[in-house]
Amino acid sequence: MRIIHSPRHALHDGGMELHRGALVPCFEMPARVDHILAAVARAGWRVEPPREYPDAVLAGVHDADYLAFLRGAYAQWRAEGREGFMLPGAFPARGLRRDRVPTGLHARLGYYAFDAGSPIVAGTWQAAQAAAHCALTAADLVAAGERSAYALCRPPGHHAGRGMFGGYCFLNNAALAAQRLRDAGLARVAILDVDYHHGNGTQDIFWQRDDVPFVSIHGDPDTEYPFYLGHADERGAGAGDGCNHNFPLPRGTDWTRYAATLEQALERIAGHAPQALVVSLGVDIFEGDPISQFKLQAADFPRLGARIAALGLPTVLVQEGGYAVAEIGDNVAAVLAAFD
Ligand code: SP5
Ligand code: ZN
Repeated sequence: MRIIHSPRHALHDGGMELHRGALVPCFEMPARVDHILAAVARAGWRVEPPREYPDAVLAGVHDADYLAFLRGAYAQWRAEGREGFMLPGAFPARGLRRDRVPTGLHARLGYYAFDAGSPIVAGTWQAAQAAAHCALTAADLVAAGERSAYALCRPPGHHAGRGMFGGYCFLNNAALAAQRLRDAGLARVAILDVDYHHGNGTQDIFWQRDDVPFVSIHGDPDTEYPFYLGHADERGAGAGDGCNHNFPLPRGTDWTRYAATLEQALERIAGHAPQALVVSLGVDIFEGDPISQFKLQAADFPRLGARIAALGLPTVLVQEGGYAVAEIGDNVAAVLAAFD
Protein backbone atom coordinates (compact mmCIF):
# COMPACT_ATOMS: atom_id res chain seq x y z
CA MET A 1 0.00 0.00 0.00
CA ARG A 2 1.35 3.44 -0.95
CA ILE A 3 0.91 5.79 2.04
CA ILE A 4 1.36 9.54 1.55
CA HIS A 5 1.85 11.71 4.60
CA SER A 6 3.40 15.00 5.72
CA PRO A 7 4.53 15.87 9.27
CA ARG A 8 3.31 19.41 8.53
CA HIS A 9 -0.15 18.26 9.71
CA ALA A 10 1.05 18.98 13.27
CA LEU A 11 1.19 22.73 12.48
CA HIS A 12 -2.62 22.69 12.81
CA ASP A 13 -3.08 22.31 16.57
CA GLY A 14 -4.12 24.14 19.68
CA GLY A 15 -7.69 25.04 18.81
CA MET A 16 -10.89 24.80 20.81
CA GLU A 17 -14.37 24.16 19.40
CA LEU A 18 -17.77 25.27 20.53
CA HIS A 19 -19.39 21.99 21.57
CA ARG A 20 -22.82 21.98 23.21
CA GLY A 21 -22.37 25.54 24.41
CA ALA A 22 -18.87 25.11 25.82
CA LEU A 23 -15.38 25.61 24.41
CA VAL A 24 -13.59 22.25 24.49
CA PRO A 25 -10.33 21.07 22.88
CA CYS A 26 -10.95 19.97 19.29
CA PHE A 27 -11.79 16.30 18.85
CA GLU A 28 -9.77 16.56 15.63
CA MET A 29 -6.25 16.43 17.14
CA PRO A 30 -2.69 15.64 15.95
CA ALA A 31 -2.51 12.43 18.03
CA ARG A 32 -4.95 10.83 15.56
CA VAL A 33 -2.13 10.73 13.03
CA ASP A 34 0.34 9.15 15.47
CA HIS A 35 -2.01 6.20 15.92
CA ILE A 36 -2.55 5.80 12.18
CA LEU A 37 1.21 5.92 11.53
CA ALA A 38 1.77 3.28 14.23
CA ALA A 39 -0.78 0.97 12.61
CA VAL A 40 0.73 1.61 9.17
CA ALA A 41 4.16 0.64 10.56
CA ARG A 42 2.72 -2.55 12.10
CA ALA A 43 1.31 -3.44 8.68
CA GLY A 44 4.79 -2.98 7.20
CA TRP A 45 3.83 -0.16 4.82
CA ARG A 46 6.34 2.57 4.02
CA VAL A 47 5.30 6.21 4.32
CA GLU A 48 6.17 8.65 1.50
CA PRO A 49 6.12 12.47 1.57
CA PRO A 50 3.80 14.40 -0.75
CA ARG A 51 5.01 16.16 -3.90
CA GLU A 52 4.77 19.95 -4.01
CA TYR A 53 2.03 21.67 -6.04
CA PRO A 54 1.38 25.31 -6.90
CA ASP A 55 -1.64 26.91 -5.17
CA ALA A 56 -3.24 27.25 -8.62
CA VAL A 57 -4.10 23.52 -8.40
CA LEU A 58 -6.31 24.24 -5.37
CA ALA A 59 -8.37 26.64 -7.49
CA GLY A 60 -9.63 23.62 -9.43
CA VAL A 61 -12.22 23.06 -6.68
CA HIS A 62 -12.08 26.23 -4.51
CA ASP A 63 -12.92 29.89 -5.15
CA ALA A 64 -9.97 32.28 -5.46
CA ASP A 65 -11.31 34.73 -2.84
CA TYR A 66 -11.78 31.88 -0.35
CA LEU A 67 -8.22 30.62 -0.89
CA ALA A 68 -6.88 34.15 -0.44
CA PHE A 69 -8.81 34.45 2.84
CA LEU A 70 -7.51 31.14 4.21
CA ARG A 71 -3.93 31.93 3.18
CA GLY A 72 -3.85 35.32 4.88
CA ALA A 73 -6.36 35.05 7.72
CA TYR A 74 -4.03 34.31 10.59
CA ALA A 75 -1.44 36.94 9.62
CA GLN A 76 -4.25 39.53 9.61
CA TRP A 77 -5.44 38.27 13.00
CA ARG A 78 -1.93 38.85 14.38
CA ALA A 79 -1.70 42.23 12.63
CA GLU A 80 -4.84 43.23 14.54
CA GLY A 81 -2.99 42.38 17.75
CA ARG A 82 -4.73 39.08 18.46
CA GLU A 83 -3.33 35.70 19.46
CA GLY A 84 -4.62 32.16 19.96
CA PHE A 85 -7.15 30.53 17.67
CA MET A 86 -9.70 32.17 15.37
CA LEU A 87 -13.38 31.21 15.68
CA PRO A 88 -16.35 33.04 14.14
CA GLY A 89 -19.29 34.22 16.18
CA ALA A 90 -21.73 35.43 13.52
CA PHE A 91 -22.83 33.95 10.18
CA PRO A 92 -24.82 35.23 7.17
CA ALA A 93 -27.90 33.07 7.83
CA ARG A 94 -31.26 33.63 6.06
CA GLY A 95 -32.33 37.24 6.08
CA LEU A 96 -28.74 38.49 5.95
CA ARG A 97 -26.65 39.41 2.90
CA ARG A 98 -24.42 36.84 1.20
CA ASP A 99 -24.06 38.74 -2.08
CA ARG A 100 -21.07 40.78 -0.97
CA VAL A 101 -17.88 39.74 0.79
CA PRO A 102 -17.33 42.00 3.79
CA THR A 103 -13.97 43.70 4.28
CA GLY A 104 -13.40 43.26 8.03
CA LEU A 105 -11.50 40.20 9.22
CA HIS A 106 -14.11 38.95 11.71
CA ALA A 107 -16.88 39.60 9.19
CA ARG A 108 -15.05 37.53 6.56
CA LEU A 109 -14.32 34.80 9.12
CA GLY A 110 -18.07 34.29 9.66
CA TYR A 111 -18.75 34.71 5.95
CA TYR A 112 -16.48 31.82 4.95
CA ALA A 113 -17.18 29.57 7.97
CA PHE A 114 -20.32 27.54 8.57
CA ASP A 115 -19.68 26.50 12.16
CA ALA A 116 -17.83 27.56 15.32
CA GLY A 117 -16.03 24.25 15.57
CA SER A 118 -13.15 24.72 13.14
CA PRO A 119 -10.52 27.05 14.59
CA ILE A 120 -7.82 28.59 12.43
CA VAL A 121 -4.39 28.75 14.09
CA ALA A 122 -1.00 30.00 12.88
CA GLY A 123 -0.18 26.76 11.02
CA THR A 124 -3.63 25.91 9.64
CA TRP A 125 -2.94 27.04 6.07
CA GLN A 126 0.39 25.19 5.88
CA ALA A 127 -1.13 22.02 7.32
CA ALA A 128 -4.18 22.16 5.04
CA GLN A 129 -1.90 22.76 2.05
CA ALA A 130 0.24 19.73 3.00
CA ALA A 131 -2.89 17.56 3.39
CA ALA A 132 -4.09 18.68 -0.04
CA HIS A 133 -0.67 17.81 -1.48
CA CYS A 134 -0.94 14.32 0.05
CA ALA A 135 -4.28 13.78 -1.71
CA LEU A 136 -2.94 15.17 -5.00
CA THR A 137 0.14 12.92 -4.78
CA ALA A 138 -2.01 9.84 -4.11
CA ALA A 139 -4.15 10.79 -7.13
CA ASP A 140 -1.05 11.19 -9.30
CA LEU A 141 0.19 7.74 -8.25
CA VAL A 142 -3.14 6.15 -9.19
CA ALA A 143 -3.28 8.13 -12.45
CA ALA A 144 0.17 6.70 -13.23
CA GLY A 145 -1.10 3.14 -12.81
CA GLU A 146 -0.92 2.33 -9.10
CA ARG A 147 -3.96 0.24 -8.08
CA SER A 148 -4.49 2.20 -4.88
CA ALA A 149 -2.92 4.87 -2.68
CA TYR A 150 -3.81 6.29 0.73
CA ALA A 151 -3.48 9.97 1.62
CA LEU A 152 -3.12 10.35 5.38
CA CYS A 153 -4.66 13.82 5.38
CA ARG A 154 -4.97 16.05 8.40
CA PRO A 155 -6.84 18.36 8.66
CA PRO A 156 -9.64 16.44 6.91
CA GLY A 157 -11.49 17.90 3.94
CA HIS A 158 -14.98 16.69 3.04
CA HIS A 159 -16.92 19.49 4.78
CA ALA A 160 -14.98 22.21 2.90
CA GLY A 161 -16.95 23.57 -0.05
CA ARG A 162 -15.94 25.77 -2.97
CA GLY A 163 -15.89 28.79 -0.69
CA MET A 164 -16.47 27.68 2.89
CA PHE A 165 -14.84 25.86 5.77
CA GLY A 166 -16.22 23.95 8.74
CA GLY A 167 -16.31 20.53 10.35
CA TYR A 168 -12.51 20.69 10.93
CA CYS A 169 -12.06 20.98 7.12
CA PHE A 170 -10.44 23.80 5.10
CA LEU A 171 -9.37 22.35 1.74
CA ASN A 172 -11.36 19.48 0.23
CA ASN A 173 -8.68 16.83 -0.16
CA ALA A 174 -10.99 14.20 -1.72
CA ALA A 175 -12.40 16.71 -4.23
CA LEU A 176 -8.87 17.76 -5.18
CA ALA A 177 -7.91 14.11 -5.72
CA ALA A 178 -10.96 13.51 -7.91
CA GLN A 179 -10.32 16.67 -9.94
CA ARG A 180 -6.68 15.65 -10.34
CA LEU A 181 -7.73 12.27 -11.76
CA ARG A 182 -10.12 14.05 -14.13
CA ASP A 183 -7.33 16.37 -15.24
CA ALA A 184 -5.15 13.30 -15.88
CA GLY A 185 -7.71 12.24 -18.49
CA LEU A 186 -10.02 9.83 -16.65
CA ALA A 187 -13.52 10.57 -17.94
CA ARG A 188 -15.51 9.76 -14.79
CA VAL A 189 -14.27 9.59 -11.19
CA ALA A 190 -16.71 8.54 -8.46
CA ILE A 191 -16.43 9.60 -4.83
CA LEU A 192 -17.67 7.29 -2.05
CA ASP A 193 -17.90 9.05 1.32
CA VAL A 194 -18.22 6.70 4.31
CA ASP A 195 -17.45 9.27 7.03
CA TYR A 196 -20.19 9.41 9.69
CA HIS A 197 -20.92 13.02 8.73
CA HIS A 198 -22.35 13.97 5.35
CA GLY A 199 -19.68 15.33 2.98
CA ASN A 200 -21.52 18.56 2.35
CA GLY A 201 -18.46 20.26 0.88
CA THR A 202 -17.83 17.56 -1.69
CA GLN A 203 -21.52 17.54 -2.63
CA ASP A 204 -21.39 21.33 -3.02
CA ILE A 205 -18.32 21.20 -5.29
CA PHE A 206 -19.66 18.57 -7.73
CA TRP A 207 -23.42 19.34 -7.44
CA GLN A 208 -23.80 20.43 -11.05
CA ARG A 209 -21.34 18.01 -12.62
CA ASP A 210 -21.87 14.59 -14.20
CA ASP A 211 -18.18 13.62 -14.35
CA VAL A 212 -17.72 13.17 -10.59
CA PRO A 213 -20.70 11.28 -9.12
CA PHE A 214 -20.88 11.62 -5.33
CA VAL A 215 -22.24 8.80 -3.14
CA SER A 216 -22.43 9.22 0.64
CA ILE A 217 -23.58 7.06 3.58
CA HIS A 218 -23.90 9.06 6.81
CA GLY A 219 -25.86 9.90 9.94
CA ASP A 220 -29.28 11.42 9.20
CA PRO A 221 -28.77 15.21 9.01
CA ASP A 222 -32.11 15.76 10.77
CA THR A 223 -30.19 14.97 13.96
CA GLU A 224 -26.52 14.68 12.95
CA TYR A 225 -23.88 17.23 11.95
CA PRO A 226 -23.66 19.04 9.46
CA PHE A 227 -27.48 19.16 9.77
CA TYR A 228 -28.33 21.29 6.73
CA LEU A 229 -27.37 19.00 3.84
CA GLY A 230 -27.26 15.26 3.16
CA HIS A 231 -30.89 14.19 2.64
CA ALA A 232 -31.87 11.47 0.19
CA ASP A 233 -33.80 13.89 -2.05
CA GLU A 234 -30.62 15.81 -2.96
CA ARG A 235 -29.85 14.37 -6.42
CA GLY A 236 -27.73 17.09 -8.09
CA ALA A 237 -28.69 19.84 -10.52
CA GLY A 238 -28.18 20.75 -14.17
CA ALA A 239 -25.73 18.36 -15.82
CA GLY A 240 -25.27 16.79 -12.37
CA ASP A 241 -28.94 15.86 -11.95
CA GLY A 242 -28.97 12.21 -10.85
CA CYS A 243 -25.25 12.15 -9.99
CA ASN A 244 -25.58 12.85 -6.25
CA HIS A 245 -26.67 9.95 -4.03
CA ASN A 246 -27.21 10.38 -0.29
CA PHE A 247 -27.93 7.47 2.06
CA PRO A 248 -28.77 8.92 5.49
CA LEU A 249 -29.03 6.30 8.25
CA PRO A 250 -30.37 6.58 11.80
CA ARG A 251 -28.37 6.67 15.01
CA GLY A 252 -27.53 3.20 16.23
CA THR A 253 -26.96 1.75 12.74
CA ASP A 254 -24.86 -1.43 13.00
CA TRP A 255 -22.96 -3.40 10.35
CA THR A 256 -25.96 -5.49 9.29
CA ARG A 257 -27.94 -2.42 8.31
CA TYR A 258 -24.88 -0.50 7.12
CA ALA A 259 -23.79 -3.35 4.83
CA ALA A 260 -27.19 -3.47 3.11
CA THR A 261 -26.99 0.25 2.40
CA LEU A 262 -23.38 -0.08 1.28
CA GLU A 263 -24.51 -2.57 -1.40
CA GLN A 264 -27.00 0.02 -2.74
CA ALA A 265 -24.32 2.73 -2.68
CA LEU A 266 -21.86 0.51 -4.55
CA GLU A 267 -24.54 -0.28 -7.15
CA ARG A 268 -25.00 3.45 -7.77
CA ILE A 269 -21.25 3.84 -8.22
CA ALA A 270 -21.10 0.93 -10.66
CA GLY A 271 -24.05 2.46 -12.51
CA HIS A 272 -21.93 5.50 -13.35
CA ALA A 273 -19.16 3.23 -14.75
CA PRO A 274 -16.30 5.33 -13.33
CA GLN A 275 -12.66 4.84 -14.34
CA ALA A 276 -11.48 5.46 -10.76
CA LEU A 277 -12.76 5.85 -7.21
CA VAL A 278 -11.94 8.28 -4.42
CA VAL A 279 -12.95 7.14 -0.93
CA SER A 280 -13.52 9.73 1.78
CA LEU A 281 -12.45 7.39 4.57
CA GLY A 282 -13.86 8.56 7.89
CA VAL A 283 -13.76 5.88 10.57
CA ASP A 284 -16.03 7.82 12.92
CA ILE A 285 -18.65 5.18 12.05
CA PHE A 286 -16.91 3.09 14.76
CA GLU A 287 -19.02 2.32 17.83
CA GLY A 288 -16.49 3.92 20.18
CA ASP A 289 -16.40 7.28 18.40
CA PRO A 290 -16.97 10.10 20.91
CA ILE A 291 -19.03 12.37 18.60
CA SER A 292 -20.83 9.84 16.39
CA GLN A 293 -23.66 7.34 16.78
CA PHE A 294 -23.17 4.35 14.46
CA LYS A 295 -22.23 0.97 15.88
CA LEU A 296 -19.61 -0.55 13.59
CA GLN A 297 -17.14 -2.84 15.38
CA ALA A 298 -13.41 -3.22 14.72
CA ALA A 299 -14.16 -6.51 12.92
CA ASP A 300 -16.44 -4.66 10.48
CA PHE A 301 -13.68 -2.50 8.96
CA PRO A 302 -12.02 -5.37 7.03
CA ARG A 303 -15.50 -6.14 5.64
CA LEU A 304 -15.98 -2.50 4.64
CA GLY A 305 -12.61 -2.50 2.89
CA ALA A 306 -13.28 -5.78 1.12
CA ARG A 307 -16.64 -4.63 -0.26
CA ILE A 308 -15.22 -1.37 -1.62
CA ALA A 309 -12.11 -3.09 -3.05
CA ALA A 310 -14.37 -5.61 -4.80
CA LEU A 311 -15.44 -2.82 -7.18
CA GLY A 312 -12.05 -3.47 -8.75
CA LEU A 313 -11.46 0.23 -9.45
CA PRO A 314 -8.20 2.17 -9.16
CA THR A 315 -8.75 3.81 -5.78
CA VAL A 316 -7.47 6.83 -3.88
CA LEU A 317 -8.33 6.62 -0.17
CA VAL A 318 -8.36 9.95 1.66
CA GLN A 319 -8.42 10.22 5.45
CA GLU A 320 -11.41 12.13 6.84
CA GLY A 321 -12.78 11.81 10.41
CA GLY A 322 -12.38 9.30 13.24
CA TYR A 323 -12.05 10.53 16.83
CA ALA A 324 -11.71 7.33 18.88
CA VAL A 325 -8.00 8.04 18.92
CA ALA A 326 -6.76 4.76 20.40
CA GLU A 327 -8.63 2.69 17.80
CA ILE A 328 -8.36 4.92 14.72
CA GLY A 329 -5.12 3.33 13.48
CA ASP A 330 -6.31 -0.26 13.50
CA ASN A 331 -9.67 0.67 11.96
CA VAL A 332 -8.03 2.59 9.10
CA ALA A 333 -5.39 -0.10 8.49
CA ALA A 334 -8.11 -2.75 8.37
CA VAL A 335 -9.76 -0.94 5.45
CA LEU A 336 -6.46 -0.31 3.67
CA ALA A 337 -5.40 -3.97 3.96
CA ALA A 338 -8.22 -4.92 1.59
CA PHE A 339 -6.48 -2.89 -1.15
CA ASP A 340 -2.96 -4.15 -0.49
C1 SP5 B 1 -14.34 15.44 9.24
C2 SP5 B 1 -15.33 15.27 10.33
O1 SP5 B 1 -15.60 14.16 10.76
N1 SP5 B 1 -15.86 16.38 10.85
C3 SP5 B 1 -16.83 16.31 11.88
C4 SP5 B 1 -17.11 17.64 12.48
C5 SP5 B 1 -18.08 17.54 13.60
N2 SP5 B 1 -18.13 18.73 14.36
C6 SP5 B 1 -19.25 18.94 15.22
C7 SP5 B 1 -19.55 17.76 16.06
C8 SP5 B 1 -20.74 17.99 16.95
C9 SP5 B 1 -21.17 16.67 17.53
N3 SP5 B 1 -22.07 16.83 18.61
C10 SP5 B 1 -22.63 15.60 19.07
C11 SP5 B 1 -22.24 15.29 20.47
C12 SP5 B 1 -22.24 13.82 20.70
N4 SP5 B 1 -21.73 13.47 22.02
ZN1 ZN C 1 -16.96 12.77 10.36
